[in-house]
Amino acid sequence: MSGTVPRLSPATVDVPHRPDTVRILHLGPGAFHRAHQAVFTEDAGGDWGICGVTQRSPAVVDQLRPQDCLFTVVERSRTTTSCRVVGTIRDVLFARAEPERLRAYFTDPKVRIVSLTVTEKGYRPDSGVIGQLVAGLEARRATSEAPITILSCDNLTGNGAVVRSRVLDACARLPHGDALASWITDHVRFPSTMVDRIVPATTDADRAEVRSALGVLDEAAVVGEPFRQWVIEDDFAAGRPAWEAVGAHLTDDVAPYEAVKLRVLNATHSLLAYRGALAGYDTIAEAIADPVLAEEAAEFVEHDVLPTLTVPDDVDITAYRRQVLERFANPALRHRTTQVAMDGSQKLPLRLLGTIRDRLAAGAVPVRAARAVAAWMVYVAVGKDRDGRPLPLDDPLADRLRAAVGEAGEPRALVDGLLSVREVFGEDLPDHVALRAALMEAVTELLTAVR
Ligand code: CS2
Repeated sequence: MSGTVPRLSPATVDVPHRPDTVRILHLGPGAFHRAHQAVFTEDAGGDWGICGVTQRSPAVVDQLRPQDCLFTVVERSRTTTSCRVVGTIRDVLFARAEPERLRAYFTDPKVRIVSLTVTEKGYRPDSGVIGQLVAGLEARRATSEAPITILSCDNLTGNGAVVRSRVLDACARLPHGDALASWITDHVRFPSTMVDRIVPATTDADRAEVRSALGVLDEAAVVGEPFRQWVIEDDFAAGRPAWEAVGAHLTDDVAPYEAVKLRVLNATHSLLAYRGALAGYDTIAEAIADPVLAEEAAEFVEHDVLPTLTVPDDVDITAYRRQVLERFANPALRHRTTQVAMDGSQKLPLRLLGTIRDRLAAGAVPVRAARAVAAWMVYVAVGKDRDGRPLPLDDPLADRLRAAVGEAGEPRALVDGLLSVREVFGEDLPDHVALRAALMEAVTELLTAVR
């Protein structure tokens, strides 16, 4: 059937106004970027074209290039679906295969922002991303020397400060890194941001829907919920699109917004992902439709998370919590529990362990947060749901986690084995007696349910 349907291109759809000039280089032009920053940037107008740089797989290039980088954003509420073609991406390249083109963009003074959606693991010091930024900044310093902004759009606490320190650490390992580091300090800004929109991986059914709605084949279509939010630290070295005119919140302190989002939304997402996957639910919406899990999620936020938050004045936390649970319950999204369960070793410290540390420091034992961590432990150790269907362990530390679990069939060995992974639990948590007891109790119960 696809043979008879034309590919999405400027010739087959009404094209939105398109910027002429690439001014934003974006590392990681996956589904989230396309449904979030690309949409805000298009709405903001102006001549801010994006070039997407894919790190790991050339698939994104194959999806976008034949379509002149156009793609559809399918927006799904519970009751309505709408499609919109977005035109802000003007170029795309595969870093490994096209290093010269990548370098040319980094050195081009017209490029003012390098933004990133590379997921939590993309910030590991050994990731290609940090090396790519350092090489790009070095090339810029050697040529135009024009100031530039590095804009992290991943779910990390203090994402701007994190990427800055990783970049400067990498400079320190270079032979003449001092000079580069001091140039970076003077010419490069690293604002923090909080990004939010639920964007599940696109499926064949989604592409088929676009085909019947628009009459074209779109290999780069993405699907998102109606909600989107962007809080940005207003600290740019060389200008930015007028994002504040189209709903982004520009501020001088992102931290409290980021904490609310990570500890309420992302943490609850992870809780539902592990608990839901073990219970045999395919999607987050199915998981939260289970009254037991819905109650666990609500109580976790109420008792463990809220006492740790400093809520910004303009956030109504009661409405926010309710809205997060409603967003999760949107059955039209089909966000898979196993997708959210990915990379737990990287996500848990940011989403759950900060809450746990804060509560322990206040003298309380956060049993509900511990139960969420226990669900991750059982997910890692058992690798199947209660109906025996396999659950993938997709994690950069997968081998280490499997080794830590070993043959452990007993809750004690399992909890001790995983707690000993210092990269996840640090030096402090493994020795905490009350936390360990809470984990033991929850793991014991969850293991019984799944075996
Ligand atoms: C999710 C996030 O996959 C995950 O871990 O929790 O991608 C979540 O959907 C977004 O942060 C929502 O903004």
